[in-house]
Amino acid sequence: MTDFFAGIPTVTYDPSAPMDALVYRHYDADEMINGKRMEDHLRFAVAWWHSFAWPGGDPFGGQTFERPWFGDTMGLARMKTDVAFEMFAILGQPFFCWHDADIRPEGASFAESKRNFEEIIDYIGEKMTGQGTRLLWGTANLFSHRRFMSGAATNPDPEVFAWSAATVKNCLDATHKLGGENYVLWGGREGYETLLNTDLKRERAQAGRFLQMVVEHKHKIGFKGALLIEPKPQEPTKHQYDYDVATVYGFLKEFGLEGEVQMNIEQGHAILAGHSFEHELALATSLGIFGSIDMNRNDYQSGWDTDQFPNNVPETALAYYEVLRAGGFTTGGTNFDAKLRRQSLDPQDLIAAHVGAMDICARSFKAAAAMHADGGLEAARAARYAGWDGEAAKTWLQGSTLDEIEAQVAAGGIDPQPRSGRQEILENYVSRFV
Ligand code: XLS
Ligand code: NI
Ligand code: NI
Repeated sequence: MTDFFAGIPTVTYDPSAPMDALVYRHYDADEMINGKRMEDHLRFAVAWWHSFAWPGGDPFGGQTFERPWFGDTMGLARMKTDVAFEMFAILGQPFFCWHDADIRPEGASFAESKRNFEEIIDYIGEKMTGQGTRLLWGTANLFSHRRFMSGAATNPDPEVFAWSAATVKNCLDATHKLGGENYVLWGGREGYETLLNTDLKRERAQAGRFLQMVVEHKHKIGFKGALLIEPKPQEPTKHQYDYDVATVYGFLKEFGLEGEVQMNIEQGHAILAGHSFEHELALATSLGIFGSIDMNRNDYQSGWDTDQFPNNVPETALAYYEVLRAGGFTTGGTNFDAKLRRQSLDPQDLIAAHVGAMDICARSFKAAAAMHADGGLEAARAARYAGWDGEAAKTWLQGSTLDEIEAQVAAGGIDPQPRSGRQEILENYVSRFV
């Protein structure tokens, strides 16, 4: 037991609490929605990196947080683990996620890092058993250390490729050992800064073989969770190979992996790619590769991945609406890939950030579920495409040739009349729920 969160009680559901009380006003884990507990719908997770490893830097200044567990020893890594599980308990968080580098100190050699990692994984395993908190996903940090500056799987140096493959093997093994429900691959520096020094074709082929090996290893060890790729268009590299859902789908098809790998879609990454979050979710669902979400928000002015906690109900509700249309989460969940602002120094800020985010998500989810149950958007959509139920229209999609269609149109009787898309009416409808 540490004293980091001393004086902060367990957060309870109490909508009538005074204004600055740290309580849930919308998130009631046990509330039933469509026959399922809210906790089981939303499947919240804390991101270890932002909450416990990030020092509070920005491009103009370094560390602002002074956490008692900062430092590179195993004792401190254990303290960090203790604090993490204390926070999960205070919040009633069902899940968490990590990168290897968030939880263990880097060793002087691969072997030492591996020993540190395995020791902490066992320590985390004991904590999980004691508390019932589960692992949503594990992942490897193949982007922070300088050895990865020119990429991991896509590095021009084959030794970095090998180091990365070995690291992913250990992280996937550890995820499996802890009963993790997914394993995530975000291509941190899998991209390039300039074509002047880059063999793009070769780098993409390296990434393809790398991913095939990860899939092979998953089956070899019997990991039943999902493998998820997290698309992102830029930052850190100028051109990332896994730009967005559509790009990653093309990549999966090229390497024969579209039935093996799904998507972890992040709000801020969707915005950076010039999409909306719900566009990325709907596209992944339509391609049969929707998996999980990283919930956060970007500052719309900065054009950068600011990883703020969500606070916009109408936007978040439209995202959860797409999750519901996908049938809800199976192995996936809502990972808060979000960090405090660097002036938010206090332990209480960490709790308040998650409480607020969980409430925003709960409120949004309830709005989305009500809208889904009401069915207004689905009815409007069905009406808009109703023409496709006609016999002639069906044959136009199945077997007709241009010649045949031309003959039918030329014969007369086909005279398309524009119809309203009714966007404002549908926006007014959504406003009733959010
Ligand atoms: C960075 C990514 C990262 C992944 C995990 O922008 O969001 O945090 O979620 O490597
Ligand atoms: Ni991100
Ligand atoms: Ni993320």
